[in-house]
Amino acid sequence: MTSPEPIRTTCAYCGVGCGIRATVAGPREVRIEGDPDHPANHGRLCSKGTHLGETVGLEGRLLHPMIGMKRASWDKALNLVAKRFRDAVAQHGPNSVAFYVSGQLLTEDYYVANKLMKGFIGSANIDTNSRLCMSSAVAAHTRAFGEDVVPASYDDLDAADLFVLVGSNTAWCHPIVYQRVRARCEAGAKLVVIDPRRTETAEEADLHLPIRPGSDVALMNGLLQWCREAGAIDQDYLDAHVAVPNDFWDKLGEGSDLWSVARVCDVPPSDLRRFYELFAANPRTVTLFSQGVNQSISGTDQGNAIINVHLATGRIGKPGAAPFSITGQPNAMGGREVGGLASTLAAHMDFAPENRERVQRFWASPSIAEKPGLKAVDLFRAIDEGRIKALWVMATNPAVSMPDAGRVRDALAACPFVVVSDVMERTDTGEFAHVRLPAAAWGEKDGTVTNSDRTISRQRALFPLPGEAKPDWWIVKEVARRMGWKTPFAYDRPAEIWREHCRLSTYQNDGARVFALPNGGAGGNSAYETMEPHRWGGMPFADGRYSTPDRRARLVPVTQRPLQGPLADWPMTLNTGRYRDQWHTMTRTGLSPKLARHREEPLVEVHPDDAAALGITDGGLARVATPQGESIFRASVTDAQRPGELFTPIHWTDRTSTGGRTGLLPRPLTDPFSGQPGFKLTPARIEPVAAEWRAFLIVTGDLPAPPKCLWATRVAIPAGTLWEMAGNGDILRIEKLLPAGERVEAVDPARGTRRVAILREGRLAAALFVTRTGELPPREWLIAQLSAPQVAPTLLAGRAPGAQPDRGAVICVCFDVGLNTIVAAIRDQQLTDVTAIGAALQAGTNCGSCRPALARILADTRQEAVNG
Ligand SMILES: Nc1nc2c(c(=O)[nH]1)N[C@H]1C(S)=C(S)[C@@H](COP(=O)(O)OP(=O)(O)OC[C@H]3O[C@@H](n4cnc5c(=O)[nH]c(N)nc54)[C@H](O)[C@@H]3O)O[C@H]1N2
Ligand SMILES: Nc1nc2c(c(=O)[nH]1)N[C@H]1C(S)=C(S)[C@@H](COP(=O)(O)OP(=O)(O)OC[C@H]3O[C@@H](n4cnc5c(=O)[nH]c(N)nc54)[C@H](O)[C@@H]3O)O[C@H]1N2
Ligand code: SF4
Ligand SMILES: [Mo]
Repeated sequence: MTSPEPIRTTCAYCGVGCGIRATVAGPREVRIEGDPDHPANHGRLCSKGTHLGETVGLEGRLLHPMIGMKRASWDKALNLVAKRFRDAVAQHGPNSVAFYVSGQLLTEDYYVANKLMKGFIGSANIDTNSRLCMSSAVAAHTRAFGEDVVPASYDDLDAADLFVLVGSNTAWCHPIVYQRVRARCEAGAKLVVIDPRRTETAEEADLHLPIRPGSDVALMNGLLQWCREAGAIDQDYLDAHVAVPNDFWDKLGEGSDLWSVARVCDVPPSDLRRFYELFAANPRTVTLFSQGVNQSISGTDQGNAIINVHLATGRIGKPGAAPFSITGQPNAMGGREVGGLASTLAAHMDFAPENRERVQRFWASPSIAEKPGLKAVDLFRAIDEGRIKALWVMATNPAVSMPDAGRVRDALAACPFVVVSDVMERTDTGEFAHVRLPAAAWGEKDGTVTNSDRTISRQRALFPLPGEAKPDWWIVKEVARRMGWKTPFAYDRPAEIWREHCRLSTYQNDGARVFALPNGGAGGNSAYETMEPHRWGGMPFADGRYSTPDRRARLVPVTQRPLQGPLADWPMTLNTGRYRDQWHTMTRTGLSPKLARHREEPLVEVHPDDAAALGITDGGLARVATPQGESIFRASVTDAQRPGELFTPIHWTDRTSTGGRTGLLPRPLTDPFSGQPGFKLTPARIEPVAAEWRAFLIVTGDLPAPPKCLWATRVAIPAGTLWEMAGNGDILRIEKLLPAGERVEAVDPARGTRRVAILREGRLAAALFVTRTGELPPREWLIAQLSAPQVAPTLLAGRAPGAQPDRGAVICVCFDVGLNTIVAAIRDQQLTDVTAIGAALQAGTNCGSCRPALARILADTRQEAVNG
């Protein structure tokens, strides 16, 4: 049999938007390779993209519509949704209903949802998780350029001499962009990272400024002032293309001298000077920014502070020079194009009367939203206050990802009618749904996405739709039709929606908006099928003409907001973000054993001084509390944190852990312009948590819910699940989790150790290892026993017969290479660089995501050798 042709599609995860060649190898099996012809990645993929194949199984999928806990037909479910939305609108008006959607919808899905809410229901109460993600960048672009356009492309990365990464852990969150940055640095470009934490991105930088959180405006205003004094301002550019408010420079001068800025940002003046000098000296600068900038109560000002510097130095619209806000989700940009935020109308148009008229004419719609709708945080507040009678959540998990998620859960519980479209059967948000609709997942759906640099790519189906799952656009248009709008929603395929979207983008545009897809509709369905990745907008603003009425960009005066000192009850601050190998609420990446290897548990990172003062130990448990809520994490004591600052990951949920619930902690304060929550800075405290026992359970399959104890975290492993646990009191309750089967056990009452294994037909079905005072054995060998045809006689010893070196925590997930193996190779073979490690062990030679970690291990090991 010849193997089938690879299908060209796009990665399911981040906004880098890497092209993939997927070769279907079986009913739900696929081989994934980077697409060498895709302009975003030229064949490369990071760890998440590489292991997409591990997440396409059907375990845990929602495959039928559900009304309450009962399976229902599509017809019944759709009729119910249409009726409840129609009734709410009839009784309480259009603003009594809302959609909460996602940058993980395809453009076609997004377009239909936006059209239904804004043009037919007649409200703008459609907001998206992009509100939590890049709405500050949208607001900053709009203030500076008159339109939300990212004036950069990946080609600029290959032409820059200086990269400034602000609030961006690029090595983990945009790994392929990062690899392009590194490649350019290897050719001589310099890298400056601005992040309170010493991330892996920061570790590899020429200069890392671990600034005080929230001090980015001071830093950037100081930079602009420095450029002014150093003669690095491009006065000709300003004169020709930028409107500068009268007192702009006078205001800027206040407090923007090097010493004042160093004090506010809490960094050494010499480092600050180095950054400013590097910047002034390198006209080809790309400043990449993401959540450290956006997710702040001054996120919009922070964005404008960056853009101001680029405009004033003329570093925009030229190769290798740009402020580059990188998008998080695969289709965050597509959502902005269709106008799926509550604060935009459609196709880069706002709610000005002429825009409303134009869009209404184009849609031939009965009504059109009059004004911006509720932004995410306000939306959930309105739900909590009973003002929203029906809510439809699509492709996002707000019970986990919204700030003050406990209050969001209360709101969802109180909402009279909640619809959730998701691909998974059980999500934290789905628990609150009256109706759950099974959506087609990545690999099943067809449509387009737009990445960070405005490149539109096709996502293509690899598998037939499983069960009764349906694409999101189909679900929305069916509800629209049942609400009475048959003709405007008579779509049979995504290509038809795409063509309408393209037509709207050019409809009476006349160059007023950069966003236009003039040729997008040509060529019919076959052109859509064969669409190649292509970028819209060319090199925006290359001619110095912006989307404002006078065609000039704006310098926006911004001042550093006063930063709060420690509060009596909340002496620390909490920062939150991402791990390299998990995606958001883990509904897909959580299925992959390989991806679990990088960071198995949710950690709270804390500085050694704080840990010592509070009695927190590395690997012990600690409770993080804020005025909004509290949750337990495993402590990781590290000087990569600044003293007084904590960091926790966003990924763990009620499905996967009893603790690690970061979403409960952030305060719901938002930026006044964008409405984006300040996820990165919340007053907090931390205290150690004592546990009488620690344990782990390995089972084939999984448990229905996390074990009820102080701490339990789920880890995906081959052929089953690992639960790490800790608790106080009765461990016999935990033993009840063991399945039936032949039981072997070893008990050492003196050390409080219990080891129990359950065998079925000579094979291991489950193992529980508990200790009160001792050590637990490494998990890895035991995990492998789940797949062994026969258990080893040393099973309860937790190790193979005969001594075997422990290879340590897995660093390279592609080739399964452990820390100890790497350290030994560096020592024994005297390896001196990351490439040599690759040659010796293969580590880092596939996706390359672990190369920053390898560099650090190399440095540490060689340093130890020097220190003896
Ligand atoms: N592995 C992985 N990759 C992802 C995702 C994922 O879930 N997992 N999600 C995707 C999505 S949707 C997004 S939005 C992106 C996010 O990508 P990033 O923005 O890179 O990720 P974060 O970890 O949220 O935050 C970035 C950094 O901001 C820093 N920071 C905090 N406060 C400040 C501050 O005041 N000033 C400055 N300068 N920095 C600060 C944090 O310490 C953190 O290291 O990642 C995308 N890629
Ligand atoms: N504390 C804190 N909170 C944060 C952040 C932070 O840095 N700190 N970051 C914020 C940011 S930037 C983001 S983007 C959000 C992300 O937060 P969420 O959007 O809530 O996270 P996801 O897990 O990506 O949720 C996507 C859901 O859609 C489902 N899904 C996947 N594909 C499809 C599909 O094709 N159709 C449908 N209908 N469903 C699908 C998945 O199973 C999952 O349940 O989190 C935000 N929350
Ligand atoms: S960088 Fe990784 S997660 Fe992002 S699109 Fe590329 S392969 Fe996917
Ligand atoms: Mo995001």
